[in-house]
Amino acid sequence: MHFFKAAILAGTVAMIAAGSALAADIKIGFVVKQPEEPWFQDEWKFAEVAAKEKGFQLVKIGAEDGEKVQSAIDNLGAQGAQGFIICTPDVKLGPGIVAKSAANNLKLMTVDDRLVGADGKPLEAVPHMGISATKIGEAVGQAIVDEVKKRGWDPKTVGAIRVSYDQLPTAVDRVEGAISVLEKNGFPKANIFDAPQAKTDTEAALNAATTVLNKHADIKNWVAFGLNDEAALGAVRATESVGIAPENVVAVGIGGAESAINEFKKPKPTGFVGTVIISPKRHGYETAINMYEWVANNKEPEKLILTAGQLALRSDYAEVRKQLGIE
Ligand code: FCA
Repeated sequence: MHFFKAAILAGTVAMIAAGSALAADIKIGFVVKQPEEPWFQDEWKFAEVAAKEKGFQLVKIGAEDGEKVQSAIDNLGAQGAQGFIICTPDVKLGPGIVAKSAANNLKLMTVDDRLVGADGKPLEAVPHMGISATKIGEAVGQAIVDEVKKRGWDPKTVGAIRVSYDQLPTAVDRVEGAISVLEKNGFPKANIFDAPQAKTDTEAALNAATTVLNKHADIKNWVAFGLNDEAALGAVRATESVGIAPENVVAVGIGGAESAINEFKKPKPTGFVGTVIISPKRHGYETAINMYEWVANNKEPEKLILTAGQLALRSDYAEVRKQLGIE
C-alpha cells in the first residue's frame, strides 16, 4: 500500500518536473519597433506576466529598422527560440520577415501593425492582433465633435490637423475614421490639413503639425488627431510653440498609456482633451499566451483578432481605467 502510494507520488512529481522542464525550454521573442514608447513598454510588461505564468522565457528586442529586424530574427533563431511576436517598423518588410522566420524555424505572429505583401495586401496567413482601427478612429472623431460643440465653435471655421503616417494601413484607417465623423458633422474637407510625420513619435508629429499651423496662421480654432497619443501630443506641442492657447485646441489621441496619463496629470489643462484607451494587456499578454500555446501544445492562434477601444477624457480617465481594470 505504502509502496504504491509512494510510486504514484514519485510519478506525479516526475510528470510535473517534465512539464516545467518543457515550459522552461520554450523561448519566445517579442520584437517591437519603438521600445521607448510607453505603449510598447506596456505590451512587454504584460508579455512578461504571461511568461511568468506559463514558465517560458521571453526575449524582448527593440528593432527600429529593417536591418535590426533581420538580426533580431537571426538572433532568436541562434538562441533556440521557437517563435516570436513582432510589431515591425515597416509593414512592407512582410515577405522578408516571413522568409527569415521560416529559415530560422520560428513561428511568427504580428501585433499592432499587420504585414503586407508586395501587392500591399495583408499577409493573412500570419496570425495578427490589431486594433479595430476605423471604429477607434470614429470614436476619436466623435470625441472631437462633442468637444467642439461644447465650446460653441462653428465647425466651418475650424482647422483640422490630420497627423498622418500613410505608409501604415492601420494609421490610415484610424485617421480616416476620425475624418468621416468630422465631415458628417459639418467640418469642411478644405479645412482638413495633412501633416505627414516622418516617424510615429511626438517630435515628428510636432514638426509636421508646425508646418500646417504656419501655413494657416489665419485660423483661430484647431482640432488634431493621428494614429496614437504621440501624434496628437505632437500637434498640441506645435500649437503651444506658435502661441495658440489651449482654449483654442482640441486634440484626441489613441493609446491611453503613460504619454496620455502624464498629460492629463498636468495641473493646467492642455489642448489634449482625451484618448481612446486600447489594451496593452490583450496585445502583450494574450499574444504571448497564444504563441506559447502554439509552441507548447500545437494550438494554432486565430488568424485575426481586432481589439476595441474606450474613450477617456481628462476629467474621467482615472475612472475609465479603473472600469477597464488597468488601475
Ligand atoms: C501602432 C502605433 C502604436 C500603437 C499600436 C497599437 O503600432 O504606432 O503607437 O498605437 O499601433
